[in-house]
Amino acid sequence: MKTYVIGAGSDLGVHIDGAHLGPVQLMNDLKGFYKGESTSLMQDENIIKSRNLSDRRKNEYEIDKFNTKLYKMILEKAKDNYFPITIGGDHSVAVASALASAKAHENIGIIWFDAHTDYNTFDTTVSGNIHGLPLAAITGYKNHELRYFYDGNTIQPSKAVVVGARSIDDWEKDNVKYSGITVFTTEDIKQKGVEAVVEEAFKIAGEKTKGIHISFDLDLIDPEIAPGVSVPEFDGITEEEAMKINEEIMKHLDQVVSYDLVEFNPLRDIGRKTEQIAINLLAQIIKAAENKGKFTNKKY
Ligand SMILES: [Mn+2]
Repeated sequence: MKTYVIGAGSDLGVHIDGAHLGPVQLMNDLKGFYKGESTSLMQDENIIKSRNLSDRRKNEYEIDKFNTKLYKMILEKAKDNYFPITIGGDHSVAVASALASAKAHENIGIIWFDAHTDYNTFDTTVSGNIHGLPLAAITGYKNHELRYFYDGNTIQPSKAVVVGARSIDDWEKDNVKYSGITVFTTEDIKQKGVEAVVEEAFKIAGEKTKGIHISFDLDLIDPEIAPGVSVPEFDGITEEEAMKINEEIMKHLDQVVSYDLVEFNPLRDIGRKTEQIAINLLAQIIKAAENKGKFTNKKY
């Protein structure tokens, strides 16, 4: 099917600079082999960002402005039967990409590969970093301030699964519990194996839905292997496990309707290690998405 790669250059959701340069770098790398359609949206360079860690509504308006534009761009293509691939940027951009897909396909599930659950609210966040709030916004758990642009159904928490979490704030844990989303931790991956966990995630997100949005945060991977992220967490998964996740995603691509790869921060990368992994993941997904529908009659 037709693919549409969107570089979403925003680091408004985090107090560390650099994630806005991730898509610039990765889209440049893709040029060599990607012949499909693509576009870029960069944050306004003139804005003065707040990095104040006690500011709980940090850059809220700027993010709303950015995501409103991003949402419209992705929605238009999703409605036109493209497979959107969003390259972040910090994870706040996923509010736009996931909800554009939810609007276009009506009833979808979501799998959130991440070291964090990203389930804070403006009341519970300690850092004020909005990249820690998107999954709550997407699944309709408070945070309506992050989806003023949206008039569709949010994704049901019962169809939302986090894979690879290992750092959840205390108050955030309560949000997760009340919401009813499913969380598989890094420990679950160690015990059951990555394939079994991802298979279960697809079962939950795919149960009576018309598609699944995938959001992959590179901080899922261990920072020894992929240091180029803004908020690294120790004890992450291996590169081999990350590639296995990609294989599982490709195996289930008949269900997958859209994909994000976020949080690559070139200013934090060492020896282009993270960049290389990100490109490998993206190249596989793009190729699989281009072939999607060629061999089956499934509509999604
Ligand atoms: Mn994240």
